[in-house]
Amino acid sequence: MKGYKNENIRNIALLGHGGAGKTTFLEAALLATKVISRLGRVEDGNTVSDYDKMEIEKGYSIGTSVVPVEYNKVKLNFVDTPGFFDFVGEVNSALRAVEAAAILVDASSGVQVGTEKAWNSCKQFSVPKFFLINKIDKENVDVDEVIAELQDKFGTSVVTLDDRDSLTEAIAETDEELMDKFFEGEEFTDEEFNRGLSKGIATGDIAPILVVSSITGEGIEDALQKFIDLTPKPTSVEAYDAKNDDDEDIQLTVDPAGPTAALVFKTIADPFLGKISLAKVISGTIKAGQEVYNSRSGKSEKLGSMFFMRGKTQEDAPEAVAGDIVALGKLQYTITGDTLCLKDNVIKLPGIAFPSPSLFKAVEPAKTGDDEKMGSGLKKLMEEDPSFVLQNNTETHQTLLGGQGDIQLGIITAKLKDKFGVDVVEVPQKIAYRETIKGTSDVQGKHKKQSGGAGQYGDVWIKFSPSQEEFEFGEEIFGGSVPRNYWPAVEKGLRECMEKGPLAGCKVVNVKAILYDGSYHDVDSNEMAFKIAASLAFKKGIAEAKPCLLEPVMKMEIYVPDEYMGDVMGDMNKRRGKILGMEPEAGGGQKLMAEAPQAELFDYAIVLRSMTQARGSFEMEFERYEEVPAQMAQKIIADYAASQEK
Ligand SMILES: Nc1nc2c(ncn2[C@@H]2O[C@H](COP(=O)(O)OP(=O)(O)OP(=O)(O)O)[C@@H](O)[C@H]2O)c(=O)[nH]1
Ligand SMILES: [Mg+2]
Repeated sequence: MKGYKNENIRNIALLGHGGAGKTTFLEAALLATKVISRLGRVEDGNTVSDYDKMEIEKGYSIGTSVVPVEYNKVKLNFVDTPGFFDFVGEVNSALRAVEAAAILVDASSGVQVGTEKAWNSCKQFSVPKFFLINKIDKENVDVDEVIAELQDKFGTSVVTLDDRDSLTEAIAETDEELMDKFFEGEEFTDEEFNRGLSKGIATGDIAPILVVSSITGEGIEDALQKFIDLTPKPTSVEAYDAKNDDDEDIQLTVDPAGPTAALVFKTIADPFLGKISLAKVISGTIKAGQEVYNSRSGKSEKLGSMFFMRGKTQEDAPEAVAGDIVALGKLQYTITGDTLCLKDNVIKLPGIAFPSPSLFKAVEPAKTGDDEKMGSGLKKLMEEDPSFVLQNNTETHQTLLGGQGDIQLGIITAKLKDKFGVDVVEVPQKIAYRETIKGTSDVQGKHKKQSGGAGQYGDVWIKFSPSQEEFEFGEEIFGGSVPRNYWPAVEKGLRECMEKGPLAGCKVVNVKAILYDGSYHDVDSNEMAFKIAASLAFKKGIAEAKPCLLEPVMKMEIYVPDEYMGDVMGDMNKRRGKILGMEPEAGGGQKLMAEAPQAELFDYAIVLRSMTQARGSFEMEFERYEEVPAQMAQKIIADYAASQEK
């Protein structure tokens, strides 16, 4: 795996629907190149790529792994990604390390949702693409039908390499001169044909189809050769955008002699080796033992252990040139998305875009006292999978796991148990309700304790009314009824009460309080007495000013293919949601703008996925607070009262 010049390196991500055969294709390629002597099977847990304990247990890929295949003096760094949609973060990071992607299609199923998502990801990140129709050994497979389906779905740019006419037409569209020649009915020379084909692939205008069986090995060697011939070389990328230390835009070319810049695109928490960072060398050459600089953390790192990985096997790497993918062991200050460069020539490549979480679960440690272990374990797992987020909600005091779906969060909690020995239980998510008032009140709060010893005396009259501000405090004291030096204590007393409202113990907002009268005692009055008097006035005042509960309302943008629009809108109405509008999306389908209470959305990611066969997606953010419907409010208040009695 070492010693390859970058013109003899190809970096290809394997994408596609779960179960299409990405991992098994690599088995077939390794068998064809005699790296292994027997084809491993995911069911038997003995494949090269799915070596992680959890992957073996589950029988599918969970994390990205690099599997170099050496064929005809070229090293093809295949980056195997998981097909399950929850692991889309892995796809995003893999696509930053490659010059092309091969989208695997199960010939017995044809185009699946995962095929469409893989195509869209390639478009999103402008990565050239191939289709690899796999499983042609299966019964009742009609390859031509699958090809037609692909062309129907993704357009005429999808062509088989033996279809000279369609290829010629597609090539003509890549270049004006060739277009003219085409319309004049002239044949392309082989040189023009190959140049046009490579150009069309590199620009994403042409997506060749290759056909294989990973079980019988049919077409595997031919596919490897085609990948060698047609995948853009690392040097084919004209330039990479980056920034220097002064945040000025710079461009990097894929030159082993250029300035050092490597992008860490994946972090693995290996049970034996510890932390492994997979890096794509974008510019320059990195050497084992060298000191590099992390331009995000501002820390230096020693490349103490550097190796090429093939699944779990490693081969020492004395150096890695621009265009190659290498593994770095035990980096201390580096996470996925970081750039490694030299201290005297700081470079920052753009980070990796991970989708924001759409599903949250609240968890607690099954064993009391495991909180810290849980927190540190989850933090480590976040490093390995940045599309998973850990949130500690300071208001509801809940630990929230955020991710793309059920499967991902299930894997996270399973790994937490397996790797860090912490068991967690899922608990119902709490809503951070608010309390406010719709009316006004005018009340007295009097605190008087004068039965021997140091007395306490504080007496205030306060008017409460709604406010646009979170909290407004004012005074209209006249005649010194409450001395000025006690006003801050009154305000402080009120502010403390605002943290925990009388209805359901939630934060109180949008209240104006005017201290306008009261009385004091020369000896027994003090700040504490007035603070208590204020809190007494608060409890009475809020209760008499038509208090109500507010709930968070989320603004949503839901991306839905047309055929599911009816269901999605119907479902939104059932969630006390409001449809605000819709507009067509460039890539087809519609963007639906809606609002709905957070309380109705905890399972939205899961329901939307099943309503739209995982073709729908959404983004949401907090919009504002709105009054909770009376009946629901009563229940929340009753539950709170009951919990206080316990
Ligand atoms: N008949 C047949 N079965 C295949 C072929 N390739 C893969 N399979 C089977 O398809 C199933 C899924 O294969 P994987 O290689 O795990 O698929 P994958 O695309 O890596 O799946 P994910 O990791 O979940 O994304 C396994 O049972 C394989 O044995 C093939 O060419 N022919
Ligand atoms: Mg797999």
